[in-house]
Formats: sequence, C-alpha cells, structure tokens
Amino acid sequence: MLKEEVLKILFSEDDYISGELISYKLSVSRTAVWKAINKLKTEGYNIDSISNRGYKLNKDTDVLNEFELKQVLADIDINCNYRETVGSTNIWAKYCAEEGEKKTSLYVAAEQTAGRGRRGRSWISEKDAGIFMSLLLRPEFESDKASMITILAALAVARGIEAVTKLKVQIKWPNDILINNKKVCGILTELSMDMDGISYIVCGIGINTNTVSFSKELEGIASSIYLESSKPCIRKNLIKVVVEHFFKLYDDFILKHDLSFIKQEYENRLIHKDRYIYAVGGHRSLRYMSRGIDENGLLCVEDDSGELIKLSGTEISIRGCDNS
Ligand code: BT5
Repeated sequence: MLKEEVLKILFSEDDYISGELISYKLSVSRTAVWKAINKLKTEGYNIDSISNRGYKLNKDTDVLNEFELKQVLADIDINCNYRETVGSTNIWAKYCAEEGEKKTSLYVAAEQTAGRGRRGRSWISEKDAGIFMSLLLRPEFESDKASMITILAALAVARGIEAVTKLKVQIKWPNDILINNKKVCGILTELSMDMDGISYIVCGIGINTNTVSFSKELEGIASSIYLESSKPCIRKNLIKVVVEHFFKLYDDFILKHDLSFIKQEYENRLIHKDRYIYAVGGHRSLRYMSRGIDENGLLCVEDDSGELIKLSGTEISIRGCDNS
C-alpha cells in the first residue's frame, strides 16, 4: 500500500523530506504522495509540512496499527495482528489458535467491547486509552507450568512501565500491576489442552495507559500511567518494551524450568510481602501473613500458628493488606 510506503520513508527520516523526493523514491506522482500523507493525517499521524522543505513525521504520536506494531517488534519473531475493535483479544487469539495458527502471535486492539477478567469478571477497555493485547504461545512444557506465564508477564509489564515512566511499579500476586497502590494492569492467562498436553496458552494483558477518569466502582482502586505520571503514554513504545521483556523472561524460563531466577526481583515488587492479606476463594476469606513466592509461582503464606502454606492463583484472590 502506498500509504505504508510513504510512512516507511517518513519514519526513516529525521528531518524534512520533500514530496518530490518521496514521489521519486516510490515512482508515483506527487499528488499520490500528497493524498497518502493526508490519509495518514486522518489516521492520527502528526505530519508537519512546510513549503519548500516538505514533510516531517512526529514519531512520538500515539498511533497504533499493524504497521506500527510490526515496526516496533521487528526484532522479535512474532506474528503481529491489530484490529480497531474486538470483543476480547483473548477470545480473538483463542479463535486463531483453534483455526490453526501455530506461530507465536500477538493480538492487539484499540478497544474491547467485552474485555474479560478472571472468573467471569470484566475488564473496562476504553478506546485508545489502554493497551489490550494477547500473546498466543505454543509451549512444550507441562501444563502445571502454565500459571507461571502470569508471573513472567507481570514482571515484564512492571519492568516495561518502569522503563518508560521511571515510576515505581508493584505487583499484587498473581496478576495485578499497581502504581501508588492502584491497579493499572491486569493479566488473564488461559490454557487449552489436548491429548498431548498443552495445545496453546493465551496470555492477555490490559494496561491503562491514557485513561483520564474511571467509573464510580473503579475510581479509588484503578489508575492509569497518564494519571500517575502526568505524561501521555505512547502505546506502541510500551508494547515494545513489555513484549521484549516478556520474551527475554520466557526464554530464560524455558531453559531453567522454574522461576527461581526471578524470585528475588518479583518479591522486591510484591506489594504485600511480609504483610497480612486476605485470601479469598469460594465463600471463604482467610487472613495470612504473606511471605513471597516459591519457584513455581505459588504464594507462600503463614497462618496464625506460623505454619507455611502455599496458595495457587487459579483458586485464590488477594484482598487488602495491612501491617497489623
Ligand atoms: C484481571 O482480572 O485483572 C485480568 C484483566 C485482563 C485484561 C486483558 S485485556 C487483553 C486481554 N483480553 C481480555 O479480554 N482480557 C485480557 P481480575 O483480577 O479478575 O480483575 C478484574 C477486576 O479488575 C474487575 O472486577 C474490576 O474490579 C477491575 N477492573 C476492571 N477493569 C479495570 C481497568 N480497566 N483498570 C483497573 N481495574 C479494572
């Protein structure tokens, strides 16, 4: 598509480039270049034009599409897919897996109309105000390791947000990422099995990047990178660092088979380490002293008698923590 060819040229230039040179490089008319530039502008690209000098792209505009994803993730061997609107990127990824997608793939949407949380809960996904993405993985490890993907993704998101904002990022085990005690990201990992073991894993990540306000139910417990840093977040830049960190951790995990190599860093970020928590599962809510994670990503807690217990994230949610 001409529009993408023009965009590639604008991306490769740090200064203004004339319409004439672009038309020469692409062997098309100047009118065709002009039309492509106008189309890009309507898609949200910020392109400055000065007569006699030409065009210059502001590369830090928050535009997201398949082209942008492929650009930022060019160094990773991954299939990039983008849509403006989907029900849920996890459902989309699972559909593609069922249809036979074998390659490691990323599914990103500008908005979700039915974003999903754990156990039937929902994930509010305002258009262009967040990152809604799912990774499709075809690992060869045993199914009991699947839940560890959430731990890796949480660390990747924490590192990624910290890299682009310098804010302190904490984790509430197993799948919440917090800044200043408020949730800015949730992770939903889903597993599909067949007779040979794991068929695929879909790891969905929702990050509130530029949300300005939340509903009554969420204000007080949720926040966004923009609200915490007072700076707009360029989604593609954050996607890049999160996905890069994820695969760095994932590759190490495949080699090392467990989470010992990240235990220390994870625990340093654990908001409820050495604090009392309530572990909620079914209709029960039990208070424990939270200690850290084991090499399999289970949460290690102590009951009132000091006995060590290990909790699994598939059964338990953590509520509130205090120091008393
Ligand atoms: C999660 O569930 O936190 C997992 C969220 C995963 C979302 C991603 S987006 C891409 C992919 N596609 C999907 O359909 N899902 C994944 P859970 O721990 O159950 O938390 C859900 C709870 O978080 C809700 O009940 C609300 O209280 C709260 N919540 C909902 N939307 C939120 C938001 N945008 N920001 C912060 N908290 C939110």
